[in-house]
Amino acid sequence: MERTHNWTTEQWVKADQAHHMHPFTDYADHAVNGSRIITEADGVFLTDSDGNKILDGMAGLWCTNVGYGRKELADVAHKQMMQLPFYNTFFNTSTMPPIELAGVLAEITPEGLNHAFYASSGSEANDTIVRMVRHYWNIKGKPNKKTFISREYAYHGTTMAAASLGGMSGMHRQADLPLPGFEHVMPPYWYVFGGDMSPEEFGLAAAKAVEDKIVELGADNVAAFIGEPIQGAGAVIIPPETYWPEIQRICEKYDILLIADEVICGFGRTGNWFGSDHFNIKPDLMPIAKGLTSGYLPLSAVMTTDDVKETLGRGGDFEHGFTYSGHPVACAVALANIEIIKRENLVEKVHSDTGPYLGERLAELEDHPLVGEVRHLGLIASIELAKNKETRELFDPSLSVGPTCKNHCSDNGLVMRATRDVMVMSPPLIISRDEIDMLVDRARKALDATAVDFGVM
Ligand code: PXG
Repeated sequence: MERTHNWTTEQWVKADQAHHMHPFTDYADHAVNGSRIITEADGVFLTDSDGNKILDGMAGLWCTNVGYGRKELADVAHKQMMQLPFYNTFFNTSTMPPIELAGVLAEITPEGLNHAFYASSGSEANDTIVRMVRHYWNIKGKPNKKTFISREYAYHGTTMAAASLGGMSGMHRQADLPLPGFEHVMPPYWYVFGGDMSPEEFGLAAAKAVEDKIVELGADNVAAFIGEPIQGAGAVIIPPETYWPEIQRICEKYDILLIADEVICGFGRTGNWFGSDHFNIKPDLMPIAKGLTSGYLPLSAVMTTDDVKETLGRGGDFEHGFTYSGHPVACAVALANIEIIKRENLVEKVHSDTGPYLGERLAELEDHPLVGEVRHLGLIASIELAKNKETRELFDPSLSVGPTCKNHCSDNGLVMRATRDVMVMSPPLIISRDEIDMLVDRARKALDATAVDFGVM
């Protein structure tokens, strides 16, 4: 591709350091160590500016579900840009792609979710939900129902309301969050919080933490509970099977809206269209993003029930929206992306072929001296590194065992994230069995090198 600059890697890195502020980056470190520059990608492989080929075990940032290099998506974007690159959806105007897409989303999302409100990111979708839910309870004549209950280690985005919904203490500290009206309870994270309980017992205990919080606050003050079906950025926390049915029961008992954040779990990641399908969750509101366009363009949506839509309809203008709500090019790409997922049976493939195969291959790592637990569903997985496999004691975070392993992954041509000392992965849904072998073999090499570094091998 033609570029203005024909620079060396060193020159790109310098220019990046000079003017580009990155998200979630330590600027002092970046000024010294710079960034790896990714130049192109195809299938499940990235290429960097030095020509290294890297297996992308993270699907970009949990999003390139149909993989890289899909000409079909570029062609659709080109065609839509030539026909109508932009028009807004405010004030009773519309364009065709968001209309078509809303119909498709109503079909593929869980039963009862029939309406789509568009935004461009998961954070915006969650901010939209906060606005919708507060307005909803005002219209219902219950203006005290305002507080959101979420979980520690939850990730719902980085805008002020989305970060308040999130349960990341580091993010809260930097911006004096959470805002008033956001409460957090224990996540269904058996490995760390389960103690002597079986996972099933602990699932019920973690759900009871939600009920206890509702009782403490008073159900008349609680608006909604939000949870990712599987907590992604929190390090792929897969709840015990007892958890979600109990959460569903509690939300119904106390008349609390249930929000399933499907930004990561949606569009086939778990081997079902949505994580809610796997856990049989019946949400009132559902943010989606990432896999909606496989990351080819920014797009998100909030899916809602008839009840939410009809209630908002009694409140006059819903005074909320973004210039790019229902962007025609992004919506056209989303339609083509969903078409690819259907045509190539990617959800079914993850469910009964590549998902179980990844699980089998990862299970082989469980006897590794560094590995405490492997968590896995479909093509989302994590490897919890532990100091003591028997007692589930974790490493001292200051040792940076996870980040060390992540660097060894990079050296071995694999992108795998480290969250605390948990290695997380979510490869593109098109990954083949051979590529899964390559992923797991490279992960094992990185684990071995890390074990040597820390003297446990
Ligand atoms: N909800 C969930 C469940 C997410 O995972 C968002 C909302 C926010 O989406 P936007 O599009 O505003 O980023 C996310 C985003 C990580 C990582 O380090 C995870 C996300 C984003 C960036 C990094 O795991 N998830």
